[in-house]
Amino acid sequence: MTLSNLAPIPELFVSHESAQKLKHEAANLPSWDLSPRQICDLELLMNGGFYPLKGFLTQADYESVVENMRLADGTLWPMPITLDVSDAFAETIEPGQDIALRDQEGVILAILSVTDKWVPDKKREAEKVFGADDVAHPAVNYLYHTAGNVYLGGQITGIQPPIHYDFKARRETPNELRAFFRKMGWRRIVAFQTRNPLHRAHQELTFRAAREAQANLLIHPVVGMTKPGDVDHFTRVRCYEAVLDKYPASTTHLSLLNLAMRMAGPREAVWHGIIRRNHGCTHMIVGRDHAGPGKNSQGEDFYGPYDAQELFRQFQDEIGIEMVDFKQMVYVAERAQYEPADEVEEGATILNISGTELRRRLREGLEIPEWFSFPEVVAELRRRYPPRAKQGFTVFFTGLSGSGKSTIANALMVKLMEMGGRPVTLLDGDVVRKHLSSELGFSKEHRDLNIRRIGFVASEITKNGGIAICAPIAPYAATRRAVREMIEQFGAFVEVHVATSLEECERRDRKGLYKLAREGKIKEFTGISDPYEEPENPELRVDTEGLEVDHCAHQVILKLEQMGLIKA
Ligand code: PPS
Repeated sequence: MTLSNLAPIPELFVSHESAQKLKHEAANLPSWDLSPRQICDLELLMNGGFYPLKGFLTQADYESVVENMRLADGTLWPMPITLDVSDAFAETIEPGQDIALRDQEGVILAILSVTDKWVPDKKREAEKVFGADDVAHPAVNYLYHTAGNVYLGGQITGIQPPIHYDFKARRETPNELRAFFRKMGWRRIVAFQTRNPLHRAHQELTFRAAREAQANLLIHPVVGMTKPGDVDHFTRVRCYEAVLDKYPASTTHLSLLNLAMRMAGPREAVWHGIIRRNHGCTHMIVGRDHAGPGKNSQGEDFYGPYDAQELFRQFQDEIGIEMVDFKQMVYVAERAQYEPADEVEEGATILNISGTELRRRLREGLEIPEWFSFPEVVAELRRRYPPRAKQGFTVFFTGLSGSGKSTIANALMVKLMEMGGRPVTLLDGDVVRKHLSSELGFSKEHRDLNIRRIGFVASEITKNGGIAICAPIAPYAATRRAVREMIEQFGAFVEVHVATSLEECERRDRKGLYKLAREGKIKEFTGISDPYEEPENPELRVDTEGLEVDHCAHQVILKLEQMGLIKA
């Protein structure tokens, strides 16, 4: 199955006329509303980015990919591309049926002819594909807490690509890119995969990599889904556009890839290689810790720094794309230029600003020197990340019923309003249950839904520069983490554990609920007949026993000051 890198690649779309007809017929089929990640996967399945896949993996392909990084027929394929669905939906579907796949507005994008339906062994998938059954890995966390329990597999008939309204001119399918390379007469193309803004060191290393490979350069950033907490793609693309001007004219092209990354390190690098080959590239830069997910729950790296390069090198012939070593470029102060780290003599002054340091400087409005990044890039980042004291944030109190959450939250709200500046909204447990979640009870499912609603509202407030104070029980760690992830894209999430003991809450029993719970008159009561998972690493833990409310609220204020969220 060798394809010339510039010949057209097979897509899964039917013709325009058939698509119209199919769309009408598909209206009567059972429908699955795709998740954002599934939409990314479907786009690349349909446009040939995931060639040679013809649909979502069947069970045999899935087992083989998980176990051996190969499809059942032996073709190299490292990543399970599966359609996960809910138990309820799966119950209504049998192999042999067709289903309509819709985007989040209900537009039918494709038809899946279901041939397989199975319940995957998620633990095995986590261990084999991501290297550890540890929810500190974003894809493992997704597997357990977002993905459905049942997988459906089968061939796809493509009706239309997902609709994008942003950066249309910068989005290209594999065939569009191949056609562009043909038109430009580019024969050797080095791809640079990225999910971060580019600074001078990146520009230097990509330019050198292309020159060494005697090739043109494709900057191919991921704009689908990256690691939670990354800079949003709107900001990044404006930054990439600024950097594009720094390359010699007509040597470099910028194109956006709607991929949903899994952060799977070595396997992901091989997958990225296949995807870039499909987009007509002949080379790809693989860096230190390529697609690394960060630290595991023991505080260690999930993968070794060069694991991705090693695996890629092992398979590069089969992938059909050559790896270009990532040369770490460092700024040498004496010569005021970037040089490969391994070529700099001992004793030279090397300057560097780490990602963490950059974020600190942005947060605190400090200088970011020109040797580090381009002024246009810094300006974009500053627009997106105003100093912390001007950003929105969320204070999320959690604790048992009667622990004092609402009282401290109210005091905090008043103190913040006294300071002025940003608008403050209190989302108290009882108030939310009255206005936002009145139909919900206290089962795990309902509590999670309640907390997610609070998280959603708080994330909107945070995004728009306000202060949200939440005070629900929020007994489940995984749900609190999901809320944290929702909010941290927009501003700080300050988790405050109001750690009043159960004995003390019960002794106070301000609402008389503990008594009723003990008598069995209230079921599923937190701490009595329902769990409360204590936060392991909250930003702050307050113990209300023997402390004035005022003092507790003041502790929160001090924490906010220390985090730079408010100015003294
Ligand atoms: S949760 O778990 O976060 O969704 O709970 P929350 O929305 O904060 O609601 C907690 C308030 O509801 C009252 N209440 C109960 N709490 C716990 N368990 C049961 N079964 C229950 N039934 C009613 C209680 O007054 C809680 O208020 P607070 O302010 O926490 O005391």
